[in-house]
Amino acid sequence: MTALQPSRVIDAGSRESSRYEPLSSEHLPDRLGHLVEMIGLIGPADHWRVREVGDGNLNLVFIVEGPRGSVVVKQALPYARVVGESWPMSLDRTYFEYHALTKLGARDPGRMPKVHYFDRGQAVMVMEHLTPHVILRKDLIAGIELPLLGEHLGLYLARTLFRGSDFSLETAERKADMALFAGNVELCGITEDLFFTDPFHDNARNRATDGLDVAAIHADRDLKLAAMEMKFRFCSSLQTLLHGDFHAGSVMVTPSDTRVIDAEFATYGPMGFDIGSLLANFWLAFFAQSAHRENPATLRRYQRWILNATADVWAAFTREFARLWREERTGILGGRELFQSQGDSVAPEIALQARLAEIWQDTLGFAGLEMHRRILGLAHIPEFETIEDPVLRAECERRALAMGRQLVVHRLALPSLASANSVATIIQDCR
Ligand code: SR1
Ligand code: MG
Repeated sequence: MTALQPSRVIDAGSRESSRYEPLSSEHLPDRLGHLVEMIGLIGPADHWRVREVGDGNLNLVFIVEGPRGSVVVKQALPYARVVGESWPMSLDRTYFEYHALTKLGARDPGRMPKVHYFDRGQAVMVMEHLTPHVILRKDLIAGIELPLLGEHLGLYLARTLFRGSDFSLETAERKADMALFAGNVELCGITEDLFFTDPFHDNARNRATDGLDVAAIHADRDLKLAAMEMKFRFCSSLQTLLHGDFHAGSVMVTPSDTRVIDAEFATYGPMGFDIGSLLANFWLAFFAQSAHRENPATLRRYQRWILNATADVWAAFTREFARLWREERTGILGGRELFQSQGDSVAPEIALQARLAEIWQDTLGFAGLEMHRRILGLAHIPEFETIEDPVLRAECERRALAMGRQLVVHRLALPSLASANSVATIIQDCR
């Protein structure tokens, strides 16, 4: 694995660190104009142009352009931006994001933005400006086909999930990794609540489009049992280092490149969590399409492209995971002394199929829950939020919820990606 260029790290409490203060576009050149990393990359501060572009739920994000180039400056706020100061939040999420970007970036080189500088006390990272990339959600709303997207994301998932697991890592590194990210309690706690619990009961953070039968969902015992089963798997199956928030807002794209951003929710958990979160966002976009495209042929074509992209993700994931299993299974769970060393090359293949089957079941369960929480919980998605007509929005969301329920409750009855995609097309055509 290629080593990344090391970034300069300023630890909280060190002599170089000063008292935390949020940045503003106006004052950013005064505050960061002394950084050799920024001057070297983009030129002197008196020529910087600064725009705040953060549209996520948590942080400030600035694009800083200078005479020689541009960088992104990301800073955590001491509260959740989406809610405001009434939801205080630790600044240390930047510390976990910095380490996640570094580790995940080394496991699939070239897929994460480079981090040039990190100041823990200020919760600031200076990062590569990905340009002309756009957030994947924007292209999914605009109906843009991205031919390499599924392959890139499938490879990323296989490499990061496999290489962060006991199949790849030795005991000392694995335990140190898990101990580091076990500290990310605040963001992990948000996921535990927002993903698995909030959408399935009355909670002040929730909101939903009028016309959706939320009470029926809150009364759905089978769905709630399945949600708790998946929560159990999320909390107790500490298989690998996850991105932890791997949706279409955490992916930036051009027609030829795919990059992964925003890893502050990183935690150890089950492999299917990242895969399911991602596939769910394709399926959510699939059900939003009928509000974004009027021409029936264009609509059908783009929906087909979305389903093909999910198939590309899963095919690339399984192919690459199998390659890594055969070539890089040298960690705690290598098991070579029990099989290959005794001339048994069949047993590891049986074990591989068992692992992939388990990952698939988890993927479906987590995907179905992501589809619920993006419609019923706090954090909604632009694919639906940009549908102005609430009746049309509710119709699209109702279909997505119907698919989500099938995936969570009936995950054991859906053996393949093709069968999951059939659920999407049947629901789209029937209602
Ligand atoms: C308070 S954070 C809400 C959501 O935004 C992030 O992007 C995560 O998805 C989180 O669940
Ligand atoms: Mg994010």
